[in-house]
Amino acid sequence: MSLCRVCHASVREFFDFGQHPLSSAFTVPGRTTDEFRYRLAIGVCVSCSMVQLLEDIPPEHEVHEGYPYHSSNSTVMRAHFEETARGFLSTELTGPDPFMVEIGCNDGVTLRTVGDAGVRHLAFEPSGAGGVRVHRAFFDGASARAVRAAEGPADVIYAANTLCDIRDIGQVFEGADALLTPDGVLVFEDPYLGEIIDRTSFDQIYDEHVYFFTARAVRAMAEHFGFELADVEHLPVHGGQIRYTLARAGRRTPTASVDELLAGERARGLTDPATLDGFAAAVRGIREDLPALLRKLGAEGHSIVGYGATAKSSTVTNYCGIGPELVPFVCDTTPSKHGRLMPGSGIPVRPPEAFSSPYPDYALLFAWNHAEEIMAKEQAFREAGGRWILYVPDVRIV
Ligand code: DWN
Ligand code: SAH
Ligand code: ZN
Repeated sequence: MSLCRVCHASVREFFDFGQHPLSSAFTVPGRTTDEFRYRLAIGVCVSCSMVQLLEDIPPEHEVHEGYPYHSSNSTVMRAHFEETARGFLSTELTGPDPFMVEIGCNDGVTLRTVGDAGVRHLAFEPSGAGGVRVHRAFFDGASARAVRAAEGPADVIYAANTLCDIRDIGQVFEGADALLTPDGVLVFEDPYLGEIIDRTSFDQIYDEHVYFFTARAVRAMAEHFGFELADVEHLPVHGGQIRYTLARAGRRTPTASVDELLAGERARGLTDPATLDGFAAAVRGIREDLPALLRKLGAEGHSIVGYGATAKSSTVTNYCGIGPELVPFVCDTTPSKHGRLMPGSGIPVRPPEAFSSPYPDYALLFAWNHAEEIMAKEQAFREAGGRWILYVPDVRIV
């Protein structure tokens, strides 16, 4: 039986996707057989209610270098992070010599705006980044204490799509405690379990996403480590997220939105067995419907191409049994993915030009979280008669 990574109570399994490769393990053609696999399964802590992966990836299989992701790739995400930075500049960073720290800055999209405003900043980012000040290290108690000693305390520690990846989350709190000013805040945004259940977006579940936060579990986690959940905010990005603001216990009065979200989660029984079992049934439904639709369209002689070689699509393709016979290739803007094969499924990844030469009849939108941006950009595909296949929140053609 697995134990909760936060409070060490037992974790009740509610879904098993079977054996999966790592979502970032794009392979080179001819080398798919020796891929590492692990059991992708998810459960809920019977005590603090944190939803989490059941298995740990052995450290030797974790990817630390050359993270194949560029946050600035999406214009919507770039705007989101610039607005986030401006928000901090006008709220938490107004003192005499403010200091903002980010965990997992990726290509530096948020801190660039902070730096341009002349505000001191530093990112903990093991995979390196350009244009902003980066400490090439994982954020933990020791690295945070070292930065505190050298640069003084931080007013804000911010992390987007990163805290849910950090298995030893206690280290994040140890680091935050060492590095934050007495009134400083730890702010993080990650996919919200409530949205994942509402949309059956089961593809958010893969090796990198260890935790699926809720207000209730985050509040319990904060209290466990001497912090307090002071604010929550819904974000529309990446299919629905919550931004959590944590302060040291007793330093800030929690906003009304915290109580509202907690009450909403209670009312709908967000982590009750019936809710989680309903999610499991909906996921199984997509495993029936999506390959069936692809097979039917293929049998009718239609061409189908995948759009966006996302980390999420590793779960979809491997769980639903979708390979090159159903989707001959996936196009993606990320150069390091080109010429590679998608993990497990072996579907080749091609540059975006491959999409239009010629346009397929159908495009399976793996990057559904960027749907608005992508559909706007690909108007010509529609005009050429192309249709999009979506599987979130259900399988359909638009
Ligand atoms: O949570 C995470 C997010 C932030 O990034 C990480 N754990 C891993 C990764 O997840 P993902 O790969 O599922 O993220 P995205 O943002 O859904 O990936 C979009 C993919 O689609 C990228 O490979 C780029 C590509 N893309 C494209 O080809 N054309 C994206 C856009 C917007 C486009 O127009
Ligand atoms: N914040 C960006 C990137 C998210 S991807 C965005 O939202 O688009 C997660 C990033 O966190 C990767 O760039 C990875 O290298 C980094 N990362 C993972 N664990 C980390 C840790 N313990 N400390 C610092 N960075 C970490
Ligand atoms: Zn727990």
